Amino acid sequence: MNIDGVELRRARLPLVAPFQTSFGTEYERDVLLVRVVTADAQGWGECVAGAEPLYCAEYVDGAADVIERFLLPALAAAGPLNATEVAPLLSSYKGHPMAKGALEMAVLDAELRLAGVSFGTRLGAVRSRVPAGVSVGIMASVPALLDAVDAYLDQGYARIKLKIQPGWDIEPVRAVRERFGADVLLQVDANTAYSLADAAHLAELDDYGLLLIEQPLGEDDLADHAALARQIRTPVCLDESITSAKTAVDALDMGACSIVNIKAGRVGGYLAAVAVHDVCLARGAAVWCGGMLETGLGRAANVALAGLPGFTLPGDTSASDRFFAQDITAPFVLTDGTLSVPTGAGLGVDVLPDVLAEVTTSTRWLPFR
Ligand code: OSB
Ligand code: MG
Repeated sequence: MNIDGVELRRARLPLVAPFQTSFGTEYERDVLLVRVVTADAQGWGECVAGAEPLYCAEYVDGAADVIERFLLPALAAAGPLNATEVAPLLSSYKGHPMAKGALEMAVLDAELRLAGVSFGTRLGAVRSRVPAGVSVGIMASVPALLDAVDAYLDQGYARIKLKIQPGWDIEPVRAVRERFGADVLLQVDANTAYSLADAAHLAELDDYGLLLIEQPLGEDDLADHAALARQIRTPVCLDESITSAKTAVDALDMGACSIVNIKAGRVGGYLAAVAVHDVCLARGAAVWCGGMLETGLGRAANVALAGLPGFTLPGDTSASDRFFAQDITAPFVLTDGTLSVPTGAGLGVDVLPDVLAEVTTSTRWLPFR
């Protein structure tokens, strides 16, 4: 593919409600979109970096900077290229998986739209619908949490994930179990808020039949996660720690986790995400698709990824209205607790030009030649 240039676009989408995690509270999604333009096609990428480096080291202004300063010049210098060449071309630059992943996603989308092939088909999806889980933030009170969970269950969500932190862990889990019963698929996500010294406390979660506890300890604490996993019965799942197929293999082999949350942005793109899926499937470890408050563009790609055979647990693939009253694509909606995998070429969704124009805060055109 001959790329004419790339548009970097920033957009600001208000959230339907503040989203609180152990690392902070988000009120809006300040998102970086990448549009790759060729003579015959365009492709969209979404960068999942947050506004601040709180979930991981990347942040949206930094991603835009590294793309403009280093990553795009490397792609422009390479001449005609396809999506599989993007990661190798960028690999000499350390880190920045979310920035790299957004570029690869845009190139892949353009390429697939030209070829008339969907993301799902290209990545290897074997399902036409995927079960939708929902990530529920830390709330001001247990009654407020119960109301929120009640509404999500009413909407048909197949699984509930509670964000936890010290001071908001056992009690909300106990309350949700007591109110909604043992059959609700329930899991928790600590976003690195604990240390191994909290093992006995976290073992109190063992009574509540959780599917998993996600990333209780620090990103680099693989050995501590392995030690924790030996002290609790709740299966340990890693998110932040899994930065590549290699770290997934190491984490599984050393017993740091038995389940992996796969987020394409965290591992450098959807093609790397498939590689993480493949090594986990080969080791018999369940995976599920994480989320990063994606717009309809990233959500389309996530749902396609979640259609792969190893995604045996419901993901954070919620409907668009979980976060946004107005998405920049036609919204993803729940049907019987599932979302359908788009079948159209590329992402299979298109941006709504008027909506996108309304939420756009800046655009920058970077020509390749
Ligand atoms: O840890 O899974 C996480 C959102 C932002 C950053 C990190 C995480 C999350 C979520 C939300 O839990 C998942 C979603 O998009 O539904
Ligand atoms: Mg997580």
